Amino acid sequence: MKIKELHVYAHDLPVKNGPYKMANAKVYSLDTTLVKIVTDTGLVGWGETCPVGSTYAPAHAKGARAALEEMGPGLIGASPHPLSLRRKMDSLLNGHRYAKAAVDIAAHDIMGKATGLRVAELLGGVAQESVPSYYATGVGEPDEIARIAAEKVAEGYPRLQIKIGGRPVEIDIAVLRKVWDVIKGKGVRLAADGNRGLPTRDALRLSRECQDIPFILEQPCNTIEELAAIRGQVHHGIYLDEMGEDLATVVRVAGQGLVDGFGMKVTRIGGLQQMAAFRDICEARSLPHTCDDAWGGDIIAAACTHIGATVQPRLNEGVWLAAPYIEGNYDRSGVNIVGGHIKLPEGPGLGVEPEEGMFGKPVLAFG
Ligand code: 0XW
Ligand code: MG
Repeated sequence: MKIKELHVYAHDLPVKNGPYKMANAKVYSLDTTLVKIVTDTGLVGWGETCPVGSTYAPAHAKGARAALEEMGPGLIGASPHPLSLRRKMDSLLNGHRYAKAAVDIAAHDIMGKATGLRVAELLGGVAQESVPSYYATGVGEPDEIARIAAEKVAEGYPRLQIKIGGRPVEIDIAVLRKVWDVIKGKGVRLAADGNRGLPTRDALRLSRECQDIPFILEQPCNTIEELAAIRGQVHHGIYLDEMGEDLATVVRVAGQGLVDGFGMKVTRIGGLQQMAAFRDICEARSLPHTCDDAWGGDIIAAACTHIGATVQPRLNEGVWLAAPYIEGNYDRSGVNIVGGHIKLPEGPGLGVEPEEGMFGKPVLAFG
């Protein structure tokens, strides 16, 4: 089986009640990139990549499309088997894993359709049909964030992620204390996500003044060096998110015991093939992790849910989906969160059939 055609589409995902605020980014609407692969056997597979604006990560929508333009001609005639395809893409372009991820996801969709398997089965097997999610608040004021936290716990979310950073640390401390007041005793796990926005001074103070609150600190500071510097002084576990850029970094920080877990993004690491290797490294060192994406529509949601379904439940920190934060679905039934959990889509493949007409004409086409 070979790749015969590759089509690239641009599509806008409006943010509900925008902007969504993080320490280093404010997003009103997201520019997502969709990839459709057609094989010489007539199978069609879909992939997607959607950077959350242009300041959250060293990734942006036009960068994804430029990388796909660079690789496109060389992918025609290539095998859609995910490992060979990843090596092929690496032979055509260095880096740009977030763009390669869209092709990788489409290839997994194709392999599922070719074998009659769901992507989660291709990735090793389903551990949970009902995949836990978590709710991520934006950066906000204590009363408002505590109100959202109470509402999301009542909806059934097993975990909350509270965004902090980019402002005086006293407010972040007040937010975490208020949230803890409303969720204490409810069995909900808590993360405080700084999105790289805290100086080490503030991360240390926040951890010291919230010693009694059992949250993990997700990427509080900008660099791995800063995290290593505070590691022995904080009272909370540290997870790596934004700086977990590739498998080499994951092996390094896990091997050196620099982190207690990860917030991981399918597109940042290069797609599902790399994500499965990441999951296995984490399992070898008993490191909990999420399976998220920065943002995205139903295809990304399905891809994250399929890999999330394969994670050992004791290490599964949940699958974050953009679905509750964006308007509308482009898949007829959509991949949605109900009661804080996501039902693994029926396959074969990703189990998503996008309404192609919504995407307009392809912005790029090869083959
Ligand atoms: C909560 N997320 C997975 C979605 C946001 O876009 C960023 C992210 C994170 O954990 O940093
Ligand atoms: Mg994070």
